[in-house]
Amino acid sequence: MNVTIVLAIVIVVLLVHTSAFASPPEPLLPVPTAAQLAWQEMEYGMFCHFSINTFHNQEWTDGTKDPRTFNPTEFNGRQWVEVAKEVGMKYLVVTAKHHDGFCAYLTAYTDYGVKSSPWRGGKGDVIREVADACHDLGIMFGVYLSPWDRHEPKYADSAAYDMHFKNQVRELLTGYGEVGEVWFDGAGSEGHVYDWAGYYALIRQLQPDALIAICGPDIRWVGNEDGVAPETLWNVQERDGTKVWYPAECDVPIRKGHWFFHTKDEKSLRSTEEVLDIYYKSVGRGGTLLLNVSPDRRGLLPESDVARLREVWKIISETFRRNLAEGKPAIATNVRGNDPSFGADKAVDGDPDTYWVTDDGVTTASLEVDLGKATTFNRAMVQEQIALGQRVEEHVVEAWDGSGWKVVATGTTIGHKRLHRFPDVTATKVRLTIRKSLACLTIRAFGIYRSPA
Ligand code: FUL
Repeated sequence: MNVTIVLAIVIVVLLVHTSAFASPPEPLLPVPTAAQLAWQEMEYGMFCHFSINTFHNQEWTDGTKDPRTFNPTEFNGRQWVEVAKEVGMKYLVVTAKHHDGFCAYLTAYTDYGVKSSPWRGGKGDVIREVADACHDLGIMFGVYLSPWDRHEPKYADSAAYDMHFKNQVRELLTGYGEVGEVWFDGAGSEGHVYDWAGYYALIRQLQPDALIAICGPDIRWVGNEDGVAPETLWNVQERDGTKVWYPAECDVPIRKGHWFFHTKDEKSLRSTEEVLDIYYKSVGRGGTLLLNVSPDRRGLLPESDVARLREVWKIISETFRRNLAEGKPAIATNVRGNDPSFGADKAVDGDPDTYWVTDDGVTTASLEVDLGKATTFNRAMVQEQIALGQRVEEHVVEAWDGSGWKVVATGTTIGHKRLHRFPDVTATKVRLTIRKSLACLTIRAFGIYRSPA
């Protein structure tokens, strides 16, 4: 053998050794279903409460309000969906029936609803128009359905009511195209026996990809109506002795205390700062935000609320438009099998499909990004590749100020997304350290940003 061949062999052997092809990490079970994962990616949706209550300045009515009082003057369900889309929301959940039993859609199982109203001569269907607009504009469509029914006489007989309720579920899941989320409200149902298993089985049969929320197995209620997730938010929860993936939805009305529209109520509209704060405490803690905006008596979203949503989205999109760490050189204290396809740079490449991974058993590691020049920022973002399970228990973000590392943010869980807010900091390098994790790390993204506000 001549020297060239020997050298070539040595180089090949070295290459194989240093850039090994590591196997991907085992998922940490349980993991989300495809539908849950897609829903968590949405992050932000619109809730719309619109029914007979809208015409009575009441949050709850008792099922005796005259259906002829439901009469929007300029109803336009498409406007709701257009606004949702424009302001960054990816899904919309609308009330098909609230606790009072009034049906906002054309049902064959009760007269108490839009069909007995003067609106469009009893031919109008709120759900039809909203569902069609959602499908047309690419917004996931969801229905809110209250099991508690204060109008329906069958409610007094559990078995008879189960049949009635399933009939309504069937109407909604067969007549309005794809339904992404079925929102079962638990309020008012204390003591009533429902055939939950039967409801779920019917939904799975009719629309297997529909997520059943709140009183359901796919999406959990965050536990308050303030839109705030706890600092530590795990997707994995224990249900009936089994660990399940059960992501949290944070529902909150944009007008304090009011899910339905009330006249002379503009003072309860939350400020831009308040809504942004809610966003950081829901989406920014790994939850999904379902922000309620109440259509008014015209059947339109009020101008003031729309203006607020626009202001909020302008700030959010300006803030997160440019990741100042993207594409910058990154190194890590550990990379899975030294395989570049799991390298540190995968967390800052802007590609949601790639991620930085550590070796099995390595649950503490740092990722350092060289910003190349003094860079000012006041927000940080971290994401885990939750398709492989949620892992991180503690993390910290630090900035290099020229002489040492300065902590700018600390946190516990990450999950789908974690956002941190802090005063302006100027640094040439930034570092993410995971201090504690249930298994090896799978960091999908790391970003720093400068918010204008
Ligand atoms: C609660 C209901 O009682 C409110 O009216 C509203 O629908 C809210 C989203 O859920 O449980």
